[in-house]
Amino acid sequence: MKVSLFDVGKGIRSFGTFSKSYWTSIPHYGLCTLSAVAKKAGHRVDLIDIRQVHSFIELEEKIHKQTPDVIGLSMRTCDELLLKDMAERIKKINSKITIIVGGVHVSIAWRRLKEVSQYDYLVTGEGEITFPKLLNYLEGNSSKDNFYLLAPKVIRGEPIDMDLSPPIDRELYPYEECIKFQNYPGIFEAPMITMLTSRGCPYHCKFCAPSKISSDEAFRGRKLKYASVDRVVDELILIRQKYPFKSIKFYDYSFTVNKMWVEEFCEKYKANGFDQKFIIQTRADLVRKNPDIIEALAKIGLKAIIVGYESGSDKVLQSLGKQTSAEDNLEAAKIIKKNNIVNIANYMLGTPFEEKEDVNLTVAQVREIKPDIVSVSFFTPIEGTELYDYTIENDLSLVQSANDLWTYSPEFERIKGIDYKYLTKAAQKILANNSPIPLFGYLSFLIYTKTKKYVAVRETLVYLYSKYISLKKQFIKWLQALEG
Ligand code: B12
Ligand code: SF4
Repeated sequence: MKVSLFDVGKGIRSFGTFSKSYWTSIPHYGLCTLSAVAKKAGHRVDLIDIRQVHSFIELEEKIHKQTPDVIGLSMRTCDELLLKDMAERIKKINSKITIIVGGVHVSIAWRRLKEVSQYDYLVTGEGEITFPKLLNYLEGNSSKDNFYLLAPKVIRGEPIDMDLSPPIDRELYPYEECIKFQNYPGIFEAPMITMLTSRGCPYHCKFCAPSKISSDEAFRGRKLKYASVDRVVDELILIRQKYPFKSIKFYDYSFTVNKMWVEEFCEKYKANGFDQKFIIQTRADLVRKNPDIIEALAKIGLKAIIVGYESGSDKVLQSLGKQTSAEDNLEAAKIIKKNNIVNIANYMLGTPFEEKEDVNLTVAQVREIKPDIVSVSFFTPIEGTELYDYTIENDLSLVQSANDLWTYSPEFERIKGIDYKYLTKAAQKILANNSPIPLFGYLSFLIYTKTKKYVAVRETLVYLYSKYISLKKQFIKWLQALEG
């Protein structure tokens, strides 16, 4: 079978953006995964990347040229409308192309999505086993009995053993172009690769995408599974041979849930000659509970941690089902600082039960923690989460369509009954703490409120900041030369 996988990027604003910046050149890990397993099963796979063409006309020409038998669409909630439009275009080009849709949003919303006539198959959950099986079936080499159908044309993806799936196919993309950018300028050097060592998250935060889906239809919510450390290190060795990378971004929801796994990883990462710096995401309570793990990771290259602190108010944290406390946040920040790790703090304002006092507590906490980088989102209700259900039941949502979900940056009002003017001021105060140059954070927010172009403003400021870092380095060298 000839298969084209479609990378939707950030939607139509992605046209022509590939290879222009870090954020517009990220390779889609899920598509690389599917490409690897489909190729292994003998199918021909290529890519249609919205970022690598300039218009719908060019996109349609590319589909014409690639003449795929099958097109694979990967759907997050924010992609729902654009991918429906794409499916209509694909079927107009050639109604014989089979369209298969997978991704996190299919697990959440397959009951609704199955009504879209252009979608030939929907696959929930993981795709590594089911996608190639489906391709074989379409080729006439396998029986329909091999699938667990949730409904006609809706197939439940078989869960995988992470150790048995092949390394992802990074060559689906012009990979060198993808990894040549610095993600956090001044902190990590390029090339930076991405890795995923686990699937799922065992926590049940009420605002977060995978937390409510039942384990039967499980995308990965509430279940956590790992690749073995050996499997991860072997893949890193393979990548190193081809793309001598300088840093790694781990995509795992919470890298430090399994203490024993992390201990073994630390030992084997070092023993295999890796000294590349890396970034992980984890939870404040896990950092607080296991400071020794953070110290061990720092010793082998952990340079930055993204923590979802979310709020400085215990009341709000409780209402989010976060199972962390304001004190966890403060203690975690101390541990991170002590280990000389860059603290990247995510906060969320505007949740349904938050009051002005809670907002003030969050601002105060940011001032106390003094994160190195801070990001503020406005709470956005996402289908498949408990707080989404709450906002729908109480008629609170102001989200008009999936197209409002491309970003959670503080650009739009998301739910009723919130004083967004107050939140905007609070966000300004939080971002003003965006060290090392607080003025950058403040300026970025000020310009954003005027232009509503938060991402563009942020990227410009990141660019200016990277220039500042390199000038600073040159200046230090110059001073040293003078002294020497
Ligand atoms: C890396 C990442 C990003 C990156 C890159 C995205 C990309 N294109 O790769 C960036 C930073 C750009 C990003 C952005 C956003 N992201 Co993001 N991101 C992730 C993250 C951390 C990893 C994704 C990943 O690679 N997973 C691993 C692969 C293997 O999984 P997968 O892609 O889902 O694919 C598997 C299955 O879904 C299935 N499958 C997928 N596609 C298909 C297609 C077919 C045909 C088939 C058969 C199967 C199939 O098979 C694959 C293998 O099993 C996830 C969290 C996570 N750990 O998964 C969040 C996540 C996907 N992101 C999320 C969100 C919300 C966003 C943002 C909206 C956030 C924001 N605040 O603005 C933006 C989206 C807009 C945009 N700017 O693109 C949510 C999505 C929730 C939802 N309901 O849609 C997630 C789940 C995080 C979360 N819990 O909230 N993100
Ligand atoms: S916010 Fe983090 S800890 Fe909570 S469910 Fe989502 S990924 Fe898991």
